[in-house]
Amino acid sequence: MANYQGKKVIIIGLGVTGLSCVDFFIRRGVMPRLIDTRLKPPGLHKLARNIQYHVGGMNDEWLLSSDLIISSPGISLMHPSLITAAKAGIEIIGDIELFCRETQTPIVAITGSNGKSTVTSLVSTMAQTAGWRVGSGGNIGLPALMLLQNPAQLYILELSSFQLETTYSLTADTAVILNVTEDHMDRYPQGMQQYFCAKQRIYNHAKTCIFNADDAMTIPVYNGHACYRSFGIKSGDYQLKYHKKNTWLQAQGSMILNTNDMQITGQHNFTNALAALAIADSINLPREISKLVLTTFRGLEHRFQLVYKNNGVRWINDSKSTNVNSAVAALKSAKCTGVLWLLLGGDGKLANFTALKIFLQKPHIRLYCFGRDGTALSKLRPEITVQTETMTEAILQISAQTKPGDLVLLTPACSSLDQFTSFKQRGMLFSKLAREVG
Ligand code: UMA
Ligand code: ADP
Repeated sequence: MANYQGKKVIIIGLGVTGLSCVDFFIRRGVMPRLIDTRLKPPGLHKLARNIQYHVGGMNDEWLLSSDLIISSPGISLMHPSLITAAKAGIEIIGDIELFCRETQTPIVAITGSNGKSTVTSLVSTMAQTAGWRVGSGGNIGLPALMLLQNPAQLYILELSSFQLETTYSLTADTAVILNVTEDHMDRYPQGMQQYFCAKQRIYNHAKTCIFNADDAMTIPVYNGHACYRSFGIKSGDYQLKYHKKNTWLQAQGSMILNTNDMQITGQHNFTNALAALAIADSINLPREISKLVLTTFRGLEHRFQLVYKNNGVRWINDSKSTNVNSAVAALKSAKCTGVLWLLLGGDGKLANFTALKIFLQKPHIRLYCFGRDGTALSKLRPEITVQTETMTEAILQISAQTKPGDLVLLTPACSSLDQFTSFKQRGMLFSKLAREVG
């Protein structure tokens, strides 16, 4: 446990992370000061009255007179004020670093460009079903520091590259990188190498490292960990086995589970299941319980979720698909006998959308593009594309044309933050409109 008594602490960011950090310091008798560059940050009304705050920009005077800066994941370490503070020798860390300094409880740490929340939920459900007291949080939504309030035998943390950048003391019992594909290029001016380096930090000090045998960027760069395990489609300790027209999950040579017995579908979810199984084995969860959870887990909201079906038309909400590779996964899984009405749009975070092109060539696809990167997305196949300002306009146009056998799929390949407060708000609006006009 670290001692912060007498330290001048500045917290940057008044979202859920910032608020959890305020609570953390107040419980330890330290009064932090808050900065948020937004004029009306969402957490402002929840801040205790006696806490000093500065909004609408940085406050270099406060930063340079502090001893410790806690930076929220939404703020880039490349912000000029943080560069100046770092040069002045002021310590800059994030909420996950605060968390790691407080606990001796074993931690499973999960990162990757896609599949983090699915795998985090699978492993958490497995451990809970086995009767363990589990604290599960991080990028999945519940800030990690809030987990400290309840005793646990195991913490399962979903970690983003942003959170890993400001973390130094993580010593995971089991650390996993599920995959590394292009995302967040607006935050990584040096490109994929910079993003990859942030992801690799999860393996620092880890006992067991689990990586994706099909994805070289997930392989631990530094040797010397106690144990390595891998998963993959056709290679790895945990892999898929094609047997008599069925796909099985195979662990260390043994066929474990027919994927037909699982509720979640698609090859990406089968590899997620392999990763979850590898983690469960690594922390010694009973295999029968892991298998049971793999057969009953129905997937999470906003992840390729069938939200409405009427007159033979299906509406699938995949609002959490915020990058190109998650949209590719959805397009590989999207099967229909009629027209596929595809909704793409939002903030692409400087992504290169070209990889989507090949999946848009089939004759039954109609494309509707909206939001900040609607124009760039429309260029993927202009002859089948309608561009609208908003998702709502697109849905209203689509609903007037659908026929039995059609599929309406929201898999935006972009973040929602140009027009929504979160992927959840975007997904909820899609589902509501589906029920109203579908
Ligand atoms: N922001 C400012 N100025 C500030 C502080 C924040 O403009 O001074 C902006 C950020 O650019 C961002 C937004 O405010 O657009 C929210 O940032 P934040 O750091 O306050 O975020 P929190 O509300 O604390 O939520 C964060 C994670 N958000 C981000 O990393 C952007 C949440 O992941 C996470 O669930 C939560 O902490 C708890 O750990 C969300 C996310 O989108 C779901 N994550 C990205 C992803 O999954 O792709 C990484
Ligand atoms: P994350 O927490 O990393 O964003 P989620 O499990 O919430 O991951 O899924 C986000 C999106 O990525 C959804 O559209 C989902 O269908 C898709 N997805 C999930 N797992 C994978 C994977 N292994 N590869 C590619 N896409 C995936």
